[in-house]
Amino acid sequence: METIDLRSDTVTKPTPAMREAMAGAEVGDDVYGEDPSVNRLQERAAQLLGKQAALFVPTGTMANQIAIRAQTRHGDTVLAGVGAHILRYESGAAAALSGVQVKTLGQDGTFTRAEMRRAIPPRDHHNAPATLVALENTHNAAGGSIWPIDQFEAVALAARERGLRVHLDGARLFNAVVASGIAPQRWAAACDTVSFCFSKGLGAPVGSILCGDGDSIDRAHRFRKMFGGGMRQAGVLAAAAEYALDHHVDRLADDHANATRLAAGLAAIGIRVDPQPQTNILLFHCERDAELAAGLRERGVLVNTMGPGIFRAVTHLDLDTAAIDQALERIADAYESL
Ligand code: TLP
Repeated sequence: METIDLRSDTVTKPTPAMREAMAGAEVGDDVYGEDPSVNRLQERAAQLLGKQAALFVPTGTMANQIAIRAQTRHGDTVLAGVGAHILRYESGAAAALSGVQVKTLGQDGTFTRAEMRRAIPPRDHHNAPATLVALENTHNAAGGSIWPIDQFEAVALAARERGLRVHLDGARLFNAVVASGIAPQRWAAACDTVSFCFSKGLGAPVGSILCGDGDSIDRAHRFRKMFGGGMRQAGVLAAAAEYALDHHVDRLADDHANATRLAAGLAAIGIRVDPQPQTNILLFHCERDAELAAGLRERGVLVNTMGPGIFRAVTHLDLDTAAIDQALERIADAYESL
């Protein structure tokens, strides 16, 4: 029985064609800025997002954390939506590495301009000044949801009017782009820095990128070194990332269709799906979570849990429609045996 891995889109393996592109990559020492493949990727990503500069980094976590470090000072407040990856899943890095406190707002990963304005403390030396707003799009913990663009722009504009910087954790920005039809430049224009990952739905084995203005990226470059993320012949990884940009963006629509198919199938079995998936992440609910998790494992279906009674399934490049239908059969069997 073949395992069906719905834990994350990070589990994808590089395709034979991607491996070929990696094997043929021209490389140099990127710490000296001499890797032609990395340099080409950075220029392309900056252009794609309409920013001055970009920096290739090993992980989405590093992209976010150097963005925070480069745009805040110790003792500052960072504002973010509830469930933000930068707070919930990055091992306490914002506190440990940048000395900032993260204050969360809203309910579903998004928040309004009014909620943000209320969360900005008055300028008074009792308070930790809010200097950065971190947005997440798509929002992982909120089930791969997409910010409404008007609200996204209004929040970012209001933050900048108050003198705050705006960072976008766009680990899955291209899922938002493909599902909404809104260009990457438009999402990025509202923000000072934007990170996105090649190692999730885009199917590369390693790699993320941070884009922004020249000064911020220059500062981020220093913190990448400080945090241990200076890579040498990283062109083999940049080649995978470039291959992903060439071949794996439009196909994200297939993952979204598979998530919708999975959601419909789960509902038909009687399992509550909430919210309805907008992209490739799907949250479903079952109170008997430990028993269902065990039943799924026995039947070779891997999913993640996001809290008591909440499961996460993520569709991706390595799962076609037949695999989704097979997963549904096994989930139905496990659910009916509870
Ligand atoms: N998310 C992972 C886990 O850490 C939860 C996943 O399987 O979804 N921002 C967002 C919105 C993310 O979802 C992730 C990864 C990251 C940043 C961090 O990326 P990496 O894993 O490359 O450090």
